[in-house]
Amino acid sequence: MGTPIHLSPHVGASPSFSSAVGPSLTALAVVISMEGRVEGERGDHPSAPVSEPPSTSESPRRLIAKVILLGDGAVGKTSLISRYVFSMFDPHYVETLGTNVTARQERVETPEGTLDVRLQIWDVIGQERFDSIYMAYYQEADGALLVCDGTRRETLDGISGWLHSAEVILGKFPAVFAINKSDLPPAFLAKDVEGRLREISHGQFAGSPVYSVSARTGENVRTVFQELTRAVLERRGIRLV
Ligand code: G3D
Ligand code: MG
Repeated sequence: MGTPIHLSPHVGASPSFSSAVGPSLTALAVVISMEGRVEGERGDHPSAPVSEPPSTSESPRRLIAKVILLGDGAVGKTSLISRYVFSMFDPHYVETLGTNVTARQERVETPEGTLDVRLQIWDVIGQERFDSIYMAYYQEADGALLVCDGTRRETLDGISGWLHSAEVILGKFPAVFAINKSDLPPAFLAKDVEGRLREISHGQFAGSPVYSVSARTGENVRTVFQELTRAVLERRGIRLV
């Protein structure tokens, strides 16, 4: 199990529908991405308004990280995004937004000062079966949240396939594992996932954090995205204090 990181509690998407949609989907006019490149004027989605001013020397530094959710159909990927970004349990709400990219910001403290990390969260919206979409989906991802359904053991078996296909495009990448639906009786436990991870990809993912989560209750949902943020930053050589 990983250790939760401590991030500023006041930062992130607002819990209500109206205020969450505004800031969480608002594009940054100029932001420095994880690669250090300057992003264009448009943000997470073509329809997102451009309203935030660029960083000044006084304001926190900003990074964008693209994260993807991987896992079999109906494990709860869209529900986890809905809970994390919009603080609601409703995958159909996210689907009806008509976007597969949403965003939420996490503020972290580094030895060099405060950093606002904008997590661009990519979802496949019910297209898990179509291999052709995955090339674009995986490309330039900074990290992945692997999701299985704790009530269905076959979704644990699916993990190795998801990891292998992502590895083909991304090589080594930071990953966090979420066993979703912890509000229901489990068919397997975190130690089963940890055992499986030791067998996959020469153990490359063996030390990755594994959490039981629930999109329904919200248990550990923000934690897994914060862990992913930390892992992505560490991969880029950015330490958190
Ligand atoms: P997917 O995006 O991985 O395909 P979804 O999965 O987010 O669409 O969720 C699939 C179904 O699982 C949905 O049920 C959703 O409500 C349910 N679900 C997601 N997360 C949880 C959870 O944490 N607990 C419980 N009990 N159910 C969850 P429907 O009936 O809408 O298809
Ligand atoms: Mg979905």
